[in-house]
Amino acid sequence: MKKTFLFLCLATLLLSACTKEQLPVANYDIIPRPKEVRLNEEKPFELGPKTIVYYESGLQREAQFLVEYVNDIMGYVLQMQEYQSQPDGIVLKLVPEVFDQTEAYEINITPKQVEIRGADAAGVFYGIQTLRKSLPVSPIDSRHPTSPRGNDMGEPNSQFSIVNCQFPCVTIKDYPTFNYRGMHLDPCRHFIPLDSVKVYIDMLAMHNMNQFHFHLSDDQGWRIEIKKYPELTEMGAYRNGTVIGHNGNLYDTICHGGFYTQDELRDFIEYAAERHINIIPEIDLPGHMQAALACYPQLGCTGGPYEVWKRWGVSEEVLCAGNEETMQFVEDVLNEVMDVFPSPYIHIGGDECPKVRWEKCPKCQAKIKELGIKKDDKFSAEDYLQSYVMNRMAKVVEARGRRVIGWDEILEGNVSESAIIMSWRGTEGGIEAARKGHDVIMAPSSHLYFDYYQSEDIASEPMCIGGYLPVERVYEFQPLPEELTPEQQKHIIGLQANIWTEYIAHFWHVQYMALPRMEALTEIQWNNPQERDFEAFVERCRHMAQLYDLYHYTYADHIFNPQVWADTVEANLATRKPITLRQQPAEQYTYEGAVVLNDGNLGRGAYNSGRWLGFCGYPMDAVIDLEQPAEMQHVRFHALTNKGAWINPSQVKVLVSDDGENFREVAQKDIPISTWADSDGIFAYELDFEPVKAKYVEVIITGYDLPEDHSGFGYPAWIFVDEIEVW
Ligand code: TNX
Repeated sequence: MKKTFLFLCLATLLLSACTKEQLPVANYDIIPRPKEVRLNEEKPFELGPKTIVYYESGLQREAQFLVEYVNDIMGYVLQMQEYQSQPDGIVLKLVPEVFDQTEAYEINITPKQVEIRGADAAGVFYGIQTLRKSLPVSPIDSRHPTSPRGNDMGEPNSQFSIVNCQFPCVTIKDYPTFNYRGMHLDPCRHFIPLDSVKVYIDMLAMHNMNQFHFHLSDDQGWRIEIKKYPELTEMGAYRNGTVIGHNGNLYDTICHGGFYTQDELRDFIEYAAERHINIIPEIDLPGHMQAALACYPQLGCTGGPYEVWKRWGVSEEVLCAGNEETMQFVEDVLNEVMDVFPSPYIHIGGDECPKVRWEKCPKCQAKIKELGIKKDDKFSAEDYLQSYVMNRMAKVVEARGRRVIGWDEILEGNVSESAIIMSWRGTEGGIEAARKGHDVIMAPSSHLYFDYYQSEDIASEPMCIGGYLPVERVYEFQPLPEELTPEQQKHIIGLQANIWTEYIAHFWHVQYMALPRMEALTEIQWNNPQERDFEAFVERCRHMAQLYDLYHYTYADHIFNPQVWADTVEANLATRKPITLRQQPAEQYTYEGAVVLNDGNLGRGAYNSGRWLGFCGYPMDAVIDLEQPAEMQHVRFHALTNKGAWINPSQVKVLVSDDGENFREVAQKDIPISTWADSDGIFAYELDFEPVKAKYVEVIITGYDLPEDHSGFGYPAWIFVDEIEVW
């Protein structure tokens, strides 16, 4: 009997030792990487179903989030209680006095306690996010076949195996580098129901972001209820069809739209505020207003009629700046928007406002006269008229104690210094603005436009607007331009990425475009831009991917399966020979310069992948020095056709020379203009000619002027070439 008892005791001990060893362990290598993580050797803290969450008053909601997250990941609901002195368990505390900045936190883990101390509730919240992201996630299919918290009927998930988890003892000290950490979303081009936008807010919270820029009005749909102007949503929220593909001339006939009532928005604002996220509403003016004009045509210069736009791009139909009724309309709208949104920032747009209507509009011209506006060598009178509109609306916003944000176009004129500039056309606008004393949010399309492709293999991607912006490029972004002095750099209050939805009709696609680029974004928002290590970052992304699986977030996984394109051409007479261009490519499409054209690499789909050179308004004119006379009879090159992106080559000529000075033409070919019925793509062009011996070859490719049925009618098309072969 005694022996059996001893044996049993031993067996239990062994068994428990075994299970202890197998307990999953928390890992603090998370995204964004905490600023300081100091592990120590003590026995780990063990989290289990009996662990209690203690919170100081004011942190109850934070405690609830922690309980919810542990339940999502571990499958058990922890009890929570108000704080007692020195309890064992998880403790949430506010200690503003020990931190010198807001949103900061510290985590101290000892064998008996996990203590999260925050400078404020937001700091505690970010500490909780860190704890949450450190938890080990089991593979989704074995433990969470339906949803994290059980099946769709709300029954608990019977396949959850209850396990404890070890937290190695540690001190974590962390705080954000930038105060403004945001993401934008456009529910105008395609309507996105608030339930989905709430999931977007959850994603932002998981990535420690604190600003959500909500783009609520545009040409293709008005999305916020305005009580004084009911037609904005009765009519302006719907369009009777949408262009198919990249602005061709085919349309579907589906009515698309939707809007948010003010009550729904108030609930949504509350939802975001609980997650320490401020919502910045944007009313985009005076351009991007065609949906409003469709409802109230008297607010435009021509009086209409207008329709809620069915195409993408920049509409010439804008608000009439010379009409007091229009100004009153905008003021009323902004006032109602401010009644609903408590945000300290109100975005008033200001981007892409063509001035063609204003130039001809008697009211706008009279206004220019009345205000004594004069054009100068920098800006037109109409540019200054836009400044007048923006400044007038800024006053309406400031009268209620808020600040305006505008897109970088508002620098064109004399915008008041109090406006915050959102730099989207590169970082130049941001640099100029910081020098002039504006606060700046960096959101350059070169690094932070998540509506662009994230892989070069675009044939395998859901169709999107174009471009090429892999996660590596986001991760590389340096938000503090070197051109600025440290004093000026202080004006860069933060950064955000934008998701425009012309080609994004479903929320899963929004998620796919956001993740994992959002992880790179949070790293550069939260952390010191000087400390970058892409490989380590990718490893940390793997753990995040498990969390995304758990929450059923759709994400792109290219970073885990890097594709190496072996797309090279066979070595030919031109390969890697000295090459010069008579005129340089456009600055943004120059990359390594002329050598891109004979380095042996093909360009794949995206025109800004670095493997294409782009020219506009003049021919691509390349001279290749074959280094010795060689016999040739064939020239081949690839060019892009992408009508939506204004890319269309027209004619090619081949010339040869013995001395590099006197050239004679040996071949010429016209390329028929691509129509909307033809497909876009990469096309190979071949020119055969009588065999000829020469030392130099010159290839000249010209472009079309865009035809009448194109939105860029009359402008020169772009030419994009990746590689020239000579045989
Ligand atoms: C430019 S970014 C726009 C948007 C488009 C976007 C597409 C900005 C201020 N204006 O209207 O949706 O490009 O990438």
